[in-house]
Amino acid sequence: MTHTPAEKTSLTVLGLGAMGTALARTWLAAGHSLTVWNRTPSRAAALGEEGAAVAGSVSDAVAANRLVVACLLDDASIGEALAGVGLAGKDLVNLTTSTPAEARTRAAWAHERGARYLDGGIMAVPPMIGVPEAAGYVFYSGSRELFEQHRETLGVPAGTRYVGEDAAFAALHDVALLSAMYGMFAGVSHAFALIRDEDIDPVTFAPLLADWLVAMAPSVHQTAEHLRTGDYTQGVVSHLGMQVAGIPTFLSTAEEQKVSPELVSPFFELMRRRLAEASGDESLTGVVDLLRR
Ligand code: FVH
Repeated sequence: MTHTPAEKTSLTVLGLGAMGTALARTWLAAGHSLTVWNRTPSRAAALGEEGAAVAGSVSDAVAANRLVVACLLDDASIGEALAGVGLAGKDLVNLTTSTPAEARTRAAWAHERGARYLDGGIMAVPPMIGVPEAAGYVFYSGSRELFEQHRETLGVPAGTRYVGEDAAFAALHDVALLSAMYGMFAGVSHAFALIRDEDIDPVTFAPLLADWLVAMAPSVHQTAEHLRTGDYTQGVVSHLGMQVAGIPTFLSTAEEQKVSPELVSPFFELMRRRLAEASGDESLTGVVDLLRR
C-alpha cells in the first residue's frame, strides 16, 4: 500500500458524479493523496485544481493506487468502465448502488481478476459527505480483512458499518432501509392528502406528523424481537384484532376526504389476511411472513 509522508493511504476514486465528487473532496481535504478519473474528463477539472491527480484513462487511475474506490451510476457502468482493466493486487471498494445479486456477482468478478473486494451502500446524500454531524454512513460487506485494513480511510467521508463477509449484505441493508423510508413516504403522502382540502395548515400539521412517526419508530425493536423468538404476542399493546377492526374507519375517512386509499389499502389487506389465519392477539409482525414468497 502507498502512504504519503503523513501516513495517509493514497487512493483512487473512479466516478465524479455528485457523490463521487463529494467523496473525493473529503479525502483530498483530509490530506490523502488522490487520483481521480471520470468518463467525462471535464468533471475532473475542479478536483485537479484542488490537488488531485487526474488520470487520463481508467487503467492509469487504477494503476496509480492499490485502494480503488468506484462510485458510478449502476453496476452495468462498473462492468463497462473496468472491462479489460488489470485489477490484480487491487483493493476494489465499490460504492455504486447495486442489487444484492449484482454485488455478489461483482465480488466474484473482482476475485477472478485477483482483487480483494468490498461492496458499499451509501446511507447519505452528497451534502452529508464529510459532515460528521449529518450522521451519514456507508454499509460495507465483503472482505473483513480489507475493511479492517482501510477502516480509517473509508471513515473519512462518512461513518462505516461493516455488515458481513457476504458481499451482498451492504446492498441488502441499503435497499431494506430505503424501502422502509419509501413506506414512510407513502404514509406521509396519504396523511397530507387527508388534510389537503381542509382549513389545516400543512406547516402546522407537519411537526405533529413528524413527532408521531418518531414516537412510533421504536416499534421496529418489538418486531425484531418477535421475529427472533417466533412469539408474535409477547408484550403486544395494540393487537392485530383491534387494528383490523379499525380499518373501516381509515377507509371511510379516506372516502369522506375524497382521497384514494391506494397507498394504504395493500397493507390493510395483508393485516386482514394475517388475522384470518392467525391469532388476533398478535402484533403486525405476521405480515412479514405473508410477504415472503
Ligand atoms: N446522489 C445521491 O443522492 C445518492 C445517495 C446514495 C448513493 N447514491 C449512489 O451513488 C452512485 C453515484 O451517484 P451520483 O449521485 O454520483 O450519480 P451521478 O451524479 O449521476 O454520476 C454518475 C457517475 O457515473 C458515471 N458513469 C455512468 N455511466 C458510466 C459508464 N458506463 N462508464 C463510466 N462511468 C459512468 C458518470 O460519468 P459521466 O456521465 O460524468 O461521464 C458519473 O461519474 C449511484 O450508484 C447512486 O445510486 C447516490
